[in-house]
Amino acid sequence: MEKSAYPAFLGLDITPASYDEARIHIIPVEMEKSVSYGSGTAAGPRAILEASLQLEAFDGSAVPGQAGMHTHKPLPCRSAAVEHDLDAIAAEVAGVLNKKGLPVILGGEHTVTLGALRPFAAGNKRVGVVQFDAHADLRESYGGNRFSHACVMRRVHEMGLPFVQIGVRSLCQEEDRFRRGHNIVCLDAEQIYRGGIPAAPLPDDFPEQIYITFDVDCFDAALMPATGTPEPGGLNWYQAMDLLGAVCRGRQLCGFDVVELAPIPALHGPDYTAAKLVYRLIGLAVSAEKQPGKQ
Ligand SMILES: [Mn+2]
Repeated sequence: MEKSAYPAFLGLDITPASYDEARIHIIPVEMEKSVSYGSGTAAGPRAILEASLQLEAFDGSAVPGQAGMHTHKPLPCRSAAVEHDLDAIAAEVAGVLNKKGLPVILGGEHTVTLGALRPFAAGNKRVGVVQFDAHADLRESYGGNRFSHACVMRRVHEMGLPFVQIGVRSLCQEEDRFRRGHNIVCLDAEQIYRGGIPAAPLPDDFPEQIYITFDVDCFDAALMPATGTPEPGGLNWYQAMDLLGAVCRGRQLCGFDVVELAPIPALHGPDYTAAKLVYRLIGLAVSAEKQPGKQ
């Protein structure tokens, strides 16, 4: 049975823009190759888009969607070789960057980030990656697979992109050693819980251009049960919003992904939470060329 077409992000609340006119490019990526515990990330993009129909176009201060939004056809990512799928994601993102658009990647498993980051790594601007995640994702390999979602940030490290980790609360000893050995900057969930949100979570010399990869398991499992490897002790909604605002202050958000949503049938809350997160990130990217500087 053929599935119905994906709705456009926000539906008809905002007249969809053509590919050429749009500033915001929503790219659904149905990748689900590595599953450690619960499954279902291939259904994530559709759930986010369907939930987005319930969002208000007005986000409380502006209507970010008016910058022009175009929802791409989904990338199915069903090839036998993950490399092939990562190339397809990279090509889609590169096309958007050539048009000076904002790529918004809806996962899918966390591995999609590796395809999305390739054009940024190949570009001539210095880009830093900000990872929101319950897990460090720094394993050399997992289950014999170097492209497992548990290894994403190790691969990002190999790409030579600077990155910081926010919200982590689960990692193995190998990852802990790697973090220490490579001076990885991290703001773990417990630090946030006990110490609050720092005004400037990123190092001063972190690039001005940032890419955010947001694994929804960064949220507390109570708010976000619909993910393969939920963890207690995660961020609540306002902690995440405050951190996103602080991370983007004085910097330009030039692309992002929201990954690892594994929808639970008839439980709409997590899908809507992910959609609202996507729209908040769009707002941060387009509300100003650059977010107002550090106070
Ligand atoms: Mn992850």
